[in-house]
Amino acid sequence: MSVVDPIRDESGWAFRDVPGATPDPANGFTYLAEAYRATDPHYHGRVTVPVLWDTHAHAIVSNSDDDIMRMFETEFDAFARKPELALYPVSLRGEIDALNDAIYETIDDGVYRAGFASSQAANESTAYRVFETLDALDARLAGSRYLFGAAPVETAWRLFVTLIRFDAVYHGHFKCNLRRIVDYRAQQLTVSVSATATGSATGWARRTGSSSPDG
Ligand SMILES: N[C@@H](CCC(=O)N[C@@H](CS)C(=O)NCC(=O)O)C(=O)O
Repeated sequence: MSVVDPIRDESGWAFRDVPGATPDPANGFTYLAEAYRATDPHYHGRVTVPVLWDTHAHAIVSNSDDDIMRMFETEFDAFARKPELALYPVSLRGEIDALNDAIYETIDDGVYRAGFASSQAANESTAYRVFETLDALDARLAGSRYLFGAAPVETAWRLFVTLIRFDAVYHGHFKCNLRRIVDYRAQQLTVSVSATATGSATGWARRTGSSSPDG
């Protein structure tokens, strides 16, 4: 896995040998845009992360985090050390989808809508919804180690990416500041999946200190 530098210049996401990022051992690209151009020379859309790169076809398979997450869950069992691990178990899919939608709308996307709200009232109503969902998740975790019982499912990772940055970024910069994650039981969720986190605290700290956080 390669990690782009959290700080972007005018050429966009870049692979660099700096704290919180890595070079690109697969292709030796400097900019992620090179991967998009290698896949489609006529591509003029946004150059976004994440990206799943096919080292055999030398092309991007997907740049959708939703799709990539599901591909890792369902398409790579032949290569997995623990193929029996089910992060999207068939019996829970309906419930997982419903909670994923609520978490996306009110938390993952909610913090951005609060942060970029054009009025105080819009910021507050969106931020209140962030905390309504966090309160509900906190209550849910009072009786259960994970969101769906004894083992984590993919929902934890969807939530984790926002929770781990919440106190450092969204609480202050995006004015979602009724409470901090450290005040919640849900923090146990961030701790429990943090060993597998794809980001790095070093990277977030560098990015937050240097620019307005937008991703
Ligand atoms: N299509 C992507 C969008 C992901 C996305 O917006 N990524 C942000 C960072 S979190 C990004 O790369 N932004 C760069 C840009 O828009 O120029 C997905 O939903 O997975």
